[in-house]
Amino acid sequence: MKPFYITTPIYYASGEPHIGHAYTNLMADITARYYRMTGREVRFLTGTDEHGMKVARNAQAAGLEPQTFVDEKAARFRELADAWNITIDDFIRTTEDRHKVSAAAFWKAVNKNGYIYKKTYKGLYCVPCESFKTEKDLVKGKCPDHDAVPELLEEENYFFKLSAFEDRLKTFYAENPEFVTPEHHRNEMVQILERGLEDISISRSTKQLTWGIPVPGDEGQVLYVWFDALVNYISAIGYARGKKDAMHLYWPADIHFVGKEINRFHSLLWPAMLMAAKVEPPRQIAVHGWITVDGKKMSKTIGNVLDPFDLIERYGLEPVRYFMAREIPFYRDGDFSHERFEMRYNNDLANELGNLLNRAIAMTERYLDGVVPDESVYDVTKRWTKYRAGMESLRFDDALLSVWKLVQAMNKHIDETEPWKLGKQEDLKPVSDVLYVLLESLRHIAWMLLPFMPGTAMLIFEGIGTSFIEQAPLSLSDASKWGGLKPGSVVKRAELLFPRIESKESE
Ligand code: ME8
Repeated sequence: MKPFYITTPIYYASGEPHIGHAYTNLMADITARYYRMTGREVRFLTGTDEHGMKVARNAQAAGLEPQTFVDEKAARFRELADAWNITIDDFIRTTEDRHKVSAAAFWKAVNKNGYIYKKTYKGLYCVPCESFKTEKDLVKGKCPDHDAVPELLEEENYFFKLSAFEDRLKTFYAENPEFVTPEHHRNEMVQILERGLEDISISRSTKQLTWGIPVPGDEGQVLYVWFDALVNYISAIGYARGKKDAMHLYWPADIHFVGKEINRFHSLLWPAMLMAAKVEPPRQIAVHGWITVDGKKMSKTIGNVLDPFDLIERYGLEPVRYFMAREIPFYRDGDFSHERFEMRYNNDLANELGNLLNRAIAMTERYLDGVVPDESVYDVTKRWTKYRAGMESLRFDDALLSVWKLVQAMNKHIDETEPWKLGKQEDLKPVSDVLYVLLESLRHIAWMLLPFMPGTAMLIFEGIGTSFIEQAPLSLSDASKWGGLKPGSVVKRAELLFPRIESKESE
């Protein structure tokens, strides 16, 4: 089977990384880790979008050469991926030679096939979007996504015959009902298709903008930033670069993860561009909603912008990864608030998961000298089925719900069987039976948590008398069978996994 190829958008190297970037990285990372766990080879790409007007202007405002400016910003996006433990295989920058070569070759292919022409154009351009707008896109004369007044631009540009792909896209959508997910985001694209597509400008005159990839054969024009940026997904795997070309190994991409505001570019423009160059479209565009903070859109003026570095500094990375996946589901907008975070942390992580682990280990030490007893039986197949269905449909919230059902069932099992009473009996079989079920369930819980909280999963493995090294070589179908924890292993009391957060009020 071909490696599972996953991408995030390439982020504008125009400003600091924010929580939205971290969120998309995380969604892609959870997916990457899950597929690796199932035994698939995975290739995971992220990177930075470094050309265009927005970058050029911000560089100028910072008093830096554009290249120096983007070098600094790209380094910050790499730091973000490291800090959030995002397991990328490659980081592409559109100012790298490898990208420029592929992007120019891509232009030539589209041109050779007859889909590029020149015309004079006048339109309203939103710089933060890096996109032309029509009057009907605007609200009170402003771009609603950025609250920005678009600028009037008039120049001679190259155009891409997007309109020529209307019918082919319609057929493609009909034949690939899961191309855009979730469904409401697919429907938005179908509606746009039904209204009809217009050709789009795909270059800028160097009189207006020089910071870009030169149009092959025309010194006076550079590639429009989106026509340049989208190609990253294939330039990173060597498109049209001779011996470096690994398209046959990785393409088509399995999932492009994107935020909803750039759905159109990925779900309509990109497949049309690929069709024009005679390259197969990607398999799926997975569109997620926006994160709001305390119910409001993040904005510098409101002062509610969440810094992804500060957030994990304050709470630790793994609880933040957990919260994002549990509370900000993929298919709709989700909200972050410190209150809600602390509630989830104290309830799910400290009380439910942390306590379960502590109690299981402490009782094994007290009643069985820390030795994992002989196997007893419990059925976890339903939990795995629901978990896997959630993971494979990007419903990470549902997957985690299934994990927590198991956590809760085990806490209930303790309350009902009262092992502290059983432990005092002469016959140790009853208490052993309860403790094996608890410890082995925790092994399953740790496996399910690997894509979300890999460090926590490893600590659980060690606590219950196994280790990641011992578990990792197992295939998922073996790992998810009951009885993987070996009787005779010795449990190890762990440091308190999730000490409670005391809220400000109680301080
Ligand atoms: O659009 N909530 O880059 P960008 C959730 N360079 N996700 C958010 C978010 C929020 N509030 N804000 C941003 C670009 N994101 C182009 C992409 S791809 C060929 C070129 C995430 O820096 C989300 O993934 O503006 C969104 O699509 C992306 O950051 C936009 O990043």
